[in-house]
Amino acid sequence: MKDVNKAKQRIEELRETINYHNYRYYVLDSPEISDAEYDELMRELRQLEAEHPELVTSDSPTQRIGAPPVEAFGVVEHPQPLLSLTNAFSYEELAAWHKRVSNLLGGRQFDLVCEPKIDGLAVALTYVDGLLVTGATRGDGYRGEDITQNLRTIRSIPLSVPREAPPRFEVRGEVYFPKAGFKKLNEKRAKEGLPLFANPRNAAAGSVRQLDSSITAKRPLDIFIYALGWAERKTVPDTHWEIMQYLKSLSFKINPNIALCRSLDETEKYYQNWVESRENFPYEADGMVVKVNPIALQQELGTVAHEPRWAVAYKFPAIQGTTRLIDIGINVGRTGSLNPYAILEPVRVGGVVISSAALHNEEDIHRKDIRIGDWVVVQRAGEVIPEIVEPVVSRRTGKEKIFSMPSRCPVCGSEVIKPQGEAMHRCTNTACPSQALEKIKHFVSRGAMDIDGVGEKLCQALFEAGLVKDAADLYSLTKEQLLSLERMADKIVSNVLNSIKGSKKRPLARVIFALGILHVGEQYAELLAETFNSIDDLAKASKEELSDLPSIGPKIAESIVTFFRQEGNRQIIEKLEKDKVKLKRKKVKKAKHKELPLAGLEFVLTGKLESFSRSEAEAKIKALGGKAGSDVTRKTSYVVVGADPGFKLAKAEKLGIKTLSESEFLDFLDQATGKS
Ligand code: 9MJ
Repeated sequence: MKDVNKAKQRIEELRETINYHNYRYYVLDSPEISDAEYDELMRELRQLEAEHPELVTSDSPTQRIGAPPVEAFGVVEHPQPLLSLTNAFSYEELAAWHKRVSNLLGGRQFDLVCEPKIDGLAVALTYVDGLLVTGATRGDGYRGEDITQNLRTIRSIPLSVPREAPPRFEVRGEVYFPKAGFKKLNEKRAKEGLPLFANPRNAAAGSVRQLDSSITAKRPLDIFIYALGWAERKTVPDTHWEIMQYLKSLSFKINPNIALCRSLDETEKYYQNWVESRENFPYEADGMVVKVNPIALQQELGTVAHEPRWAVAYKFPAIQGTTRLIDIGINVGRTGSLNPYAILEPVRVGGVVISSAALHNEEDIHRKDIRIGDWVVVQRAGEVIPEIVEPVVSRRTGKEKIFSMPSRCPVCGSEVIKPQGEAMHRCTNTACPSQALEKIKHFVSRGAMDIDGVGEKLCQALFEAGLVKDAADLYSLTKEQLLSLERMADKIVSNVLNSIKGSKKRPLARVIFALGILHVGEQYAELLAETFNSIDDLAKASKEELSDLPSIGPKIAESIVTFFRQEGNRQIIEKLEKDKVKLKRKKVKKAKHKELPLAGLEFVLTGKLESFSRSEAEAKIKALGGKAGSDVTRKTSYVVVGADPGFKLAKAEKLGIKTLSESEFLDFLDQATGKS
């Protein structure tokens, strides 16, 4: 009795936890735990329910496939349910599955098909009379969301199929975000200050479930078709393998890495091959799907609890490991931020030795309750810097130490502060040597002055030799000085000097960005360059003048004013000027301005835009001769309405000002620039 009560309590706990993580994963596209941890929770729940079948309820997470559809999209009923897959986490579990299947089939022989399990979003595509008519998500397996318009933007999905296709049929596949595109998207989002996607799966789900399909169209989504759902009035091949070849002949994209295996042994070999090389593939795969090949046998085996008996997802081992957190080190960044990082006992994770990991800030360390001396779970995801998932609390000895940020800068000993509302601690000394070096590295970096041949190592050597104390000193370097450094030959030196000289003509926006003003990223630098035309004018701008600019808040305005007030920064600018670095922008001639396509129009933006940041949109409007206003007045020509618009929309409606959705605005810009 006691045991049953204990099991009941644990089952309830697990259901609540899993339901919460389901919601984070499927509805918010923002998971908090790794797939491996989620799988482990599900596995424990399944195990307990198998031991106590009387405790299984229809609302248990084991009894459904995914989350219900979001209401914003229409609902599509699936004529035949979209199934999910049962998992195998080891060869023993795979062999047990194979034995069960063989027994059910009375010992009859069968081939297996082995294919990568793509970690994306399952969809069903329906074709009628040769045309794509519906595209839907899996939803809860029975009812999904109608995302036809969005799926139509994926180029590898055929909008029509050859005549010989069945008159009505459905194919199923996995939409995914290629790894390279994912990295680029996150880099772009980071620059724009938007939240990052946790992994390619979430990026795919987030892109496909956009209410505005023009945003989906800009994402490099792709698909692999993995099954024929159903087909009317046409005989189709009788094995899974041949069906895949048949679908290929109908112009569907099939994974080239699918294999026909004659035995379980062959399957295991194919799987092992993948375990070792999966990182080289351009998409994220979290295992291999193993399927019984003959369709007649699949039908005989049928399904149990939404899962086919004839297929199994043989999962790859998680790229996670456990090691000791020896200490927490601190780097001081160019803006004086104190960046903590984990010093780890080296550990091999997925073939790579990890000895350090990112720790974002003090709050993050405390939120995860990571202590110095802890055993910790570390994780590698794609090419991202390794991170600490969680401490292994059960291995604590009591000797672990709670981390706190030092009150003095570890490099220069100056006071450390934590500005209100910011997550980072900062060194207050603008002349801190660590900041100075980081500033020089930033100045030469890509996106800033982009000085080829002057990388981080050379910056460090020049700084340590006392030849370059700030970025402007680069322009007075001599051949002799460079030759005095170790490993510098004539040829390299002349290349370096040429690169430095070549950078003198970079556009003003790059120079502003390169100065490394706190909170001024590339986009703000563009906006400032367009508004002020020269560093001199920018330096003279008051806080009020800056705050008046659309999208520049008081925090950024304050930071700009403080920057130009500091003597050290003024000297750098004087030196740059003396060395003839271009600090001005060509002025847009007034007459020409009038001829620009948006001249005389004023736009006000409200809500969040998906395809660009607010400052980008404003810069675009200005570049085309329009004005970007901050308040809706009778003079406003258009209000551009993004997601979650503010009171400005209500005001526009009240004043009868025309509104544009984001896609209408994009069309408007295209028309203005003659693109459509
Ligand atoms: C994925 N995700 O790549 C199936 N899948 O088959 C493949 N998923 C599947 N097959 C039946 N390759 C249900 C799901």
